[in-house]
Amino acid sequence: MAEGQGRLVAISNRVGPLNDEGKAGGLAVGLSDALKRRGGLWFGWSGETSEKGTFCELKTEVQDHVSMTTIDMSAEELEGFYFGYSNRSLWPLLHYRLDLAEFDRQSDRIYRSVNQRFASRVMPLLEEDDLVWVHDYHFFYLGSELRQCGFKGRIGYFLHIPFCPPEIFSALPASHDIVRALLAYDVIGFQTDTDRRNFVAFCIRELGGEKLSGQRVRVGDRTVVARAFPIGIDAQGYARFAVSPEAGEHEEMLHDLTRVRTSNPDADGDAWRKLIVGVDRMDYSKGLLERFRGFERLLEDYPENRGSAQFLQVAPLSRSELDAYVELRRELEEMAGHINGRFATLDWTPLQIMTRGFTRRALAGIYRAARVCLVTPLRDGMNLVAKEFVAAQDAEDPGVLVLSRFAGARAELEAGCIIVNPYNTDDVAGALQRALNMPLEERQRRWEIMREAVFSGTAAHWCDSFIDALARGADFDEPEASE
Ligand code: GDG
Repeated sequence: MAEGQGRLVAISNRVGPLNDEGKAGGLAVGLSDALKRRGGLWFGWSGETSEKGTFCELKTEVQDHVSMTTIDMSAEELEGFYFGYSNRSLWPLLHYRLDLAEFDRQSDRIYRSVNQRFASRVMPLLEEDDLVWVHDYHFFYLGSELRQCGFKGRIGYFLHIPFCPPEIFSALPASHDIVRALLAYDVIGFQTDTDRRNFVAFCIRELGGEKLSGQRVRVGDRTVVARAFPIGIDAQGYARFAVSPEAGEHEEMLHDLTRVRTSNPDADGDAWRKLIVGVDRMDYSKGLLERFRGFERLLEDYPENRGSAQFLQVAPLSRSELDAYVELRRELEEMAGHINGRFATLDWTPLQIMTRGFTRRALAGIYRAARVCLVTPLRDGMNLVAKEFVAAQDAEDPGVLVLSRFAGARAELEAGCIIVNPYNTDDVAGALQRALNMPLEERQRRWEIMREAVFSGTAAHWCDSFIDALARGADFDEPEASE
């Protein structure tokens, strides 16, 4: 722990895992690296439902200097808080998908009560000089509830997903309540400056607030710091994963899979197909359908890739309890079938989609085997896959990153990757064609630029800069990023 700073208490919906083989989910990846280094308390949902729900006994497990304390939810709380308000209302809305957002007052009520319960259950565990750091869209009200419980220390908040423009956010019936509740935090962190500006614009236009110097905003008698803190990965750790035996096995397997055997004795020997990979939770924000269309257009417009390019999409299932996700899976499988049916030959299947998850080491091997990584979200807070792909490459023969202009990671990686508009099928196909044919020297030059960004903006850096800002609170004064 840094000198003079209190204990770190992180609060998020899911707690852990702290180990390397964690399940998919960007928040766990970023936060566990940070907590392991500092030690502290991590409080959240156990992942289990029980009759008593948030009134259950606390469960505590200590691992790697981190005490992980969890509570259950009742089935009703889980439905209203997690599936209902968090993922049927807030997730689509904040990802600019007003068309998919559903609002109902029952889930709004349960969401608020779960926030209140989490605050009252964590309150007895807090010490006066703790730095409390609340995470993500599940807990907009938690800070203000902690204040109601009497907590006087510093509380920070970080939103891992985008903050949409006020024209969209104001459609949420509770939009004013939520932003007013956010003002109870001392520091509010966003992934990008675009998100921060959207939040500040809401404060000004809807709540009559004003922008102050030093990235602060004032609404009534509350002044908070609102700033971008782009999340990163443990780049060195990830680069080590990529050379682990498990990664090596996966890289080798893919190498074999992409080998084109020649039976002609006069030919120069075997050749290899170029591998394109995508790795995403199966979520409509990730632009998977648009990506598949882009790949299909590549095969249509640049037929030389038929038989010589191969696309592997890893898409572990996520939130399968929600209709929008079930529908997405159906559409994706249908489209994959359509593309394969249209272009496959006896010895080549153009597109493979896998809904099983891999270990992080195995994933690193998959990234390393890829010539191109296709990351095309329609909207994404940051996107850690883009950064992991960069960290996993080797300098001798690095792959190319094709990245959506709507991913938060664009701000740091755009000088080295190829930026695309995921809604523009021709643009995606053209970028793929360019990436697949990029000369080694250009690949190396671009990768160096991205490598520098990924190795300097790490998870540790993200955590330290947030905590530093939180420790300084309203004294925090920093010049505005250029607009
Ligand atoms: C949210 C925001 C923001 C994927 N498949 C497997 C697997 N993954 C891992 C990836 C990566 C993580 O999941 C996904 O992180 P992302 O950042 O790409 O996306 P979200 O899950 O939507 O995360 C996002 C993030 O929070 C952090 O703030 O960047 O914008 O939406 O680490 O590698 N991991 C394993 N097996 C898989 O099959 N082990």
